[in-house]
Amino acid sequence: MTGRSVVTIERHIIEEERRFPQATGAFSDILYDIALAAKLISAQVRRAGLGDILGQTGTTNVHGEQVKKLDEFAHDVIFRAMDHGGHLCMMASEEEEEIIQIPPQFETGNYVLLYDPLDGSSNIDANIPVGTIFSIHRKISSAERGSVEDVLQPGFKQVAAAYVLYGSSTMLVYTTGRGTHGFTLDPSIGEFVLSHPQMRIPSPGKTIYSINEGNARHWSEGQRRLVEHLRGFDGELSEPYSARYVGSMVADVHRTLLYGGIFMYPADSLNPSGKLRLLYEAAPMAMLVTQAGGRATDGERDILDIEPESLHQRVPVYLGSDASIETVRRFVSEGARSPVTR
Ligand code: P6P
Repeated sequence: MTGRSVVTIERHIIEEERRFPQATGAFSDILYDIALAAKLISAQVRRAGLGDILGQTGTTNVHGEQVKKLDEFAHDVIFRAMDHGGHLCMMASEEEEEIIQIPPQFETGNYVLLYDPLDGSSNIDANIPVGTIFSIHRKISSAERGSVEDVLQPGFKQVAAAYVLYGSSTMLVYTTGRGTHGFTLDPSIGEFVLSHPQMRIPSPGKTIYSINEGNARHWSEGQRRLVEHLRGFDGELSEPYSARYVGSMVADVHRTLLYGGIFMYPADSLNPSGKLRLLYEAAPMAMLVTQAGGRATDGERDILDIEPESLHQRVPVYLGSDASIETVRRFVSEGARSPVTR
C-alpha cells in the first residue's frame, strides 16, 4: 500500500500533546470538542437546502445583520459542545454582544474560546462555501469564572487557532503554534483525516489578489495604487496578479494558504477600521497564516501584535505570502502615504 499513513485529528492531537510531558490533556479535550462541533455543523450545512433550516429567522444579530437559522444552529452547537467540558472559563461569539459565561452548574477551566460560528453565512443560499473560525487563549485573570481581560488578549498570545471550511469537502485546519495542519472530513467514517501536514504558503506562489473591488471608490490613494500595481498598470510586474474573491473569508484565506498571493479587506472611507473582526476572525487567521510561513498586517502593524480594546473590534486585514505583504507595505503603510522626497 503506497502513500502516507492515515492519521486522524484525534491521533494528531494526542501526538502533539505527548511532546509536552506536563500537559494535562485539557487543551487536547478542547480540540476534540471543536472537531466534534465541526462535524455536527458540517452535517447540517450539507443539508441546508433540504431542511426547513434555510432562510431567515427574521431576527438580526448584534451587528444588525439578518441571522439565518444556520448561524444560530452553529452558535448553539459550539456552545453546547464546549460549555460542560470544564476546561473553559468563558467564551465569546460573533453572535453574542457580550462575553458568554460558563453555565453555573459546570466547572470552569484555564482556557478561553472565541469563535465566529458561521462566517460568510450570507452566501449559504447560493451554496457558496462558508466557515467557522476558532481562537483559543489561556486564562490570565484571577476571576474563577473569567473576566473580560481573559478575552481581550493580543493575537500573539493565542495558544491555538482553527478554521473549518464547509466547501467541496469539509476541512479543519488548525495550529497550536507548531505549524499549520489540514484535515479533511471523510463522511463515510466521520473522521477528520490528515490531508495537508505542515501547510506552507507558497511565496510568491500563484500571484492572486483577493479583495471586494466594489469598494474601490472608497479606497485610499495608497490602496488604489496597490491594486493598480497588482493588476500590472504601472508596468512593474512581469506577471500581473489574477483576481479571485469568494466573499467568504475562510474560503478566500484557505485558497491563499494553498496557492499564495494576498487576501485584503482594507479600511476605506466608509469603514475606517475595515469590516473584519480582530478577535475571532483576523487574529486566528493571522496565527494560521504566520504558522504556515506567511504574514498578516493591518497595513501598519502585525495583526498578532494588536492589543484589543473591545470584543467586536474591527481591523483592516492584509494576509498572505511574505512577498505579497512586502508589496502591501510599499503602497499602504504610513511611510508610503507620506510625501515622497525625491
Ligand atoms: P463583503 C462575510 O460576511 C464576511 O464577514 C467575511 O467572511 C468576508 O471576507 C467578508 O465579510 C465579505 O464582505 O463586503 O466583500 O461582502
